[in-house]
Amino acid sequence: MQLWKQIFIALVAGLVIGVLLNQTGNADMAKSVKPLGDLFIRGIKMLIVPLIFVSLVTGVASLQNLSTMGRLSLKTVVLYLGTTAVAISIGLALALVFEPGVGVDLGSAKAVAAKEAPSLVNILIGIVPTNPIEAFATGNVLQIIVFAILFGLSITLAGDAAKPVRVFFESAAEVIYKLTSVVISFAPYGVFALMIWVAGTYGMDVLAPLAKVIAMVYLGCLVHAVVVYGGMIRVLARLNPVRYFQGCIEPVMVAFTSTSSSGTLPVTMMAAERNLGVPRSVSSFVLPLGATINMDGTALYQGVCAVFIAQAYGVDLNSGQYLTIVLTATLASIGTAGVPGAGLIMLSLVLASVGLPLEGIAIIAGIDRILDMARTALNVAGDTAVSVTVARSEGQLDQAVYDTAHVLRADD
Ligand code: DAS
Repeated sequence: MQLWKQIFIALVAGLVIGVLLNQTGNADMAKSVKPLGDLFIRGIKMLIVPLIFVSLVTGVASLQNLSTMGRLSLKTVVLYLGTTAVAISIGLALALVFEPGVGVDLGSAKAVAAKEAPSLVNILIGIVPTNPIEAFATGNVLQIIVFAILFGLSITLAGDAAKPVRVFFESAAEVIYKLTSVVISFAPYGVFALMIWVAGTYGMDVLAPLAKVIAMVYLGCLVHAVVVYGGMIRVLARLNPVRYFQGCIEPVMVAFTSTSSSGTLPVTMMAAERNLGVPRSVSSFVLPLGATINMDGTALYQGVCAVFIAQAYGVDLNSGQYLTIVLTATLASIGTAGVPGAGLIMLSLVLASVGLPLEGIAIIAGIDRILDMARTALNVAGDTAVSVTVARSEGQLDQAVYDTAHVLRADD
């Protein structure tokens, strides 16, 4: 049975059993299974540092010969990071306006939000590590991200001398992705235990608002796709956005059902070239890089979930922490692997960056597949929009193909 079905069944079973235990006054029995869930959360936390580092180093190092790729990569990276920052802001705004976590009292864990957050200058200075090993040891995610980006760029600048290092990190990334999928394969057990604990401890009044979280993520993804990508195609590429949406429907649907940007990449590249007229010289660079470092849907989801968890635990975040969430989620989305459930792992680092309790992940984990479908679809839509815009700006877009919005057929 597919993993997402196992997780969904674990969610429902854990929910029912937990509610029954809660209703029959056996909340203590529900709490007794929490260690199994904690084990799953520790497995997620174990991956944060190595997953960020190797996926970022390989993603950035894939920028070949910077002198010839300079203009292309600058446009691509600016568009990727810019749309991701907008996505996280949309996620935060929706959660602040519709308050999905208000009234959901998980009050047991109080985060350290009360203390004064560092100033913007200190945040920016502080993300440059004085000792990368210390950053790894202490799990300082922003410092790890900065070091990984600089390290990856230096691999490219070092050229052939760094070939062994490049090969090492490419295979290390495969190993970590495999380990990630191994950890995620235990999700059904972890979610089952955590949902029994959550539902048994808190009862139905905690879980009803989950529908609100799902609605927030889906609404955010739709708004971002129509406004940001539609606007990018219309204003920056000066093209008909309807053709863009028609041309990327296949990769979006494959991403929605597979929840894997990397797994969808062949379809994304084929659609970009045959439906939208993006030449291979652009698609072969922009799309693989996008599948590695561009995750607008993931960043938006992290904005919604971070505020949901803060509200559910009664934590008042201050402006410095919102900025930290934007910075962390934007940079962490670069480090999110294009595999199912990777965003959930990165959510723990966003929560950790502002001192929010990781236990909140237990609630999100149970519905994560539903959220992953929407965010992965948006991730892929974003990659495609940027490839069209960059190709157009380089004067390399095949307008005739774009205008026909040739939609892939089975015989393509
Ligand atoms: N499923 C990931 C992807 O493939 C996104 C995520 O988990 O956030 O893009």
